[in-house]
Amino acid sequence: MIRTFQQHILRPTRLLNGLWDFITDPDNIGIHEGWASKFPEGSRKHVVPSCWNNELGTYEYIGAAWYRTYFDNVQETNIRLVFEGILHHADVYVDGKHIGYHFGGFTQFSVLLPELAQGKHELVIRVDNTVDWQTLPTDIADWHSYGGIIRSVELQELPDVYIDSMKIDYQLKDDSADIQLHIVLHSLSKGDCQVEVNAFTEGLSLSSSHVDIAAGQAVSLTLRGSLEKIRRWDVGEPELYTFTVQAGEDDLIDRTGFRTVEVQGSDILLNGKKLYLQGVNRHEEHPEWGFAFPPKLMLKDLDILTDMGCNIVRGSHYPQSQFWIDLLDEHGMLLWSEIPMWGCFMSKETLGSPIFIERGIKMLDEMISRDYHHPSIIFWGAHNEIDTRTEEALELTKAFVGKIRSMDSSRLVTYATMHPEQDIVLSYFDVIGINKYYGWYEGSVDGFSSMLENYYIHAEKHGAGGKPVIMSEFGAAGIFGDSGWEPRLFSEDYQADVVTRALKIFRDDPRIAGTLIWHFADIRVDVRSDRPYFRDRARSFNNKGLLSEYRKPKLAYRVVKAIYRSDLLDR
Ligand code: ADA
Repeated sequence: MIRTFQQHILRPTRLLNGLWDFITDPDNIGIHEGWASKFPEGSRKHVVPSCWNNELGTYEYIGAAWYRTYFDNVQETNIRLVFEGILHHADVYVDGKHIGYHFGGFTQFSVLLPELAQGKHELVIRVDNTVDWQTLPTDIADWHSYGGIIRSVELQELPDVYIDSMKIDYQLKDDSADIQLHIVLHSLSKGDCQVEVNAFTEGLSLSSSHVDIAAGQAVSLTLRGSLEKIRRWDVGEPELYTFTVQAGEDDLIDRTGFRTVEVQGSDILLNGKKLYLQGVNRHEEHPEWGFAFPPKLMLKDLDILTDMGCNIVRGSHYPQSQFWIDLLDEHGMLLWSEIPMWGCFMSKETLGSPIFIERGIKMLDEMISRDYHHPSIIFWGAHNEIDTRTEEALELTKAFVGKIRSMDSSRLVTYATMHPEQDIVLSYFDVIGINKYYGWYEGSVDGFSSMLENYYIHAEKHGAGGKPVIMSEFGAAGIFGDSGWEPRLFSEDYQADVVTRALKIFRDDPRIAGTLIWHFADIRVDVRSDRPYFRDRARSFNNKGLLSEYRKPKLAYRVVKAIYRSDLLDR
């Protein structure tokens, strides 16, 4: 996988990224005609990872497409193929045989090929980016409906007993940490065996043990230890600890940082200290790369966030790539992470659909399992702008929040509501995010003040009085380069004016714990002539970025920077 550090020293891994064969299947005949074993003539080359919607001829393509590559096995070995992100449905075939299916474009999955024969193997993937009313996202979302193998593909060679997962838990007391490493080992061996398991981090070797593992079985074990004089991870103080587990011939390396996140009244505390959040929403998107966002540009985006004076970024609206989250860990920048549950126009039928709920819960599971160790993540976001006035949303919220809390009690659970004055799910969350667009979709910027007063009264009645509030989205469109003598709709001046006046209202309100402006940079969206949605998206872009899609600063960027940075000096 593309990370900022190596996850294996002993386990051989290699990326299968590069030039693959690619062909679209607009009539959906590939399965019937057996393309998995007879890849059709007339394919072209595509780079993996990438989105096909950035290539000539497939710019608007939605549907099925087939990819093919080959890999060599020097000797018979157990192989695991790890797919970091495929939008959205993926069927994996090796040597013509169906090996696995996964839905969900932003979380990783893997397939196992025990005792794969020596020689050359054909890997074919059928990818389908069709979305509907029961997928996450659904077919109505305010970003371009990209498709493709958008993140890396990795091949791993596994020994007969391999480390399936490691989960690092800790409890902090002053400057010491009690640590538990929960490890799951799997055996692919035909006989019973024993392996030695060791784990270590800086200056600490966690108790080692010999583990018996029966043929073909899995074993869970917990190693414990304590660290003294730990350095805490904090905003701008990115102290990280690397943990290595070795089991027989296999290893797994991961990193975490020690810190606490909690709520006290209407404050959010990081390491016991009150935190005021200053940030933006950011899509991991670029007009040339779509969602296959290159590492080099991630570093630049991070530099821009730092320059602006942000201490948090919301990963709107889906799990971001691991490389990005690694960078945030390494720079002491906080992250709100969420699943692609974009609900502004979502029907009650969708909210109540068992398949939809099941998919959401699986995505939460995959996101939290993958990203559990990142100290930068302080919030798990359950959903965005669903109709939280309805019973369907209430039931879905119970299921989603229950799932999150069952997997992680070390972070806060949040969401973004667009109905703050009527919302019936407030009490389930630690922190309330409010999305409102006064000055753009409704009324003038002053509308924020009365909306907030109504919200506070409503929250009191719904078991959320005094809970921390974040303004999780607000903003206005400003077309890059369009400026004039007065703030006119769609001009840079208008956007800067809305954002400045809104920030003033929020920063004068002591009950608000932070602001996340919509949004970092302009993104490509879906504007279709046959649909009523997103008709104000000039150029087919959501133009509310503080930067253009090519990361050029608009006037709003400069005013936000002045406000956010003055805050760094004052507080
Ligand atoms: C919503 C939504 C964003 C974006 C924004 C807008 O708040 O959550 O994804 O669509 O509106 O620009 O209208």
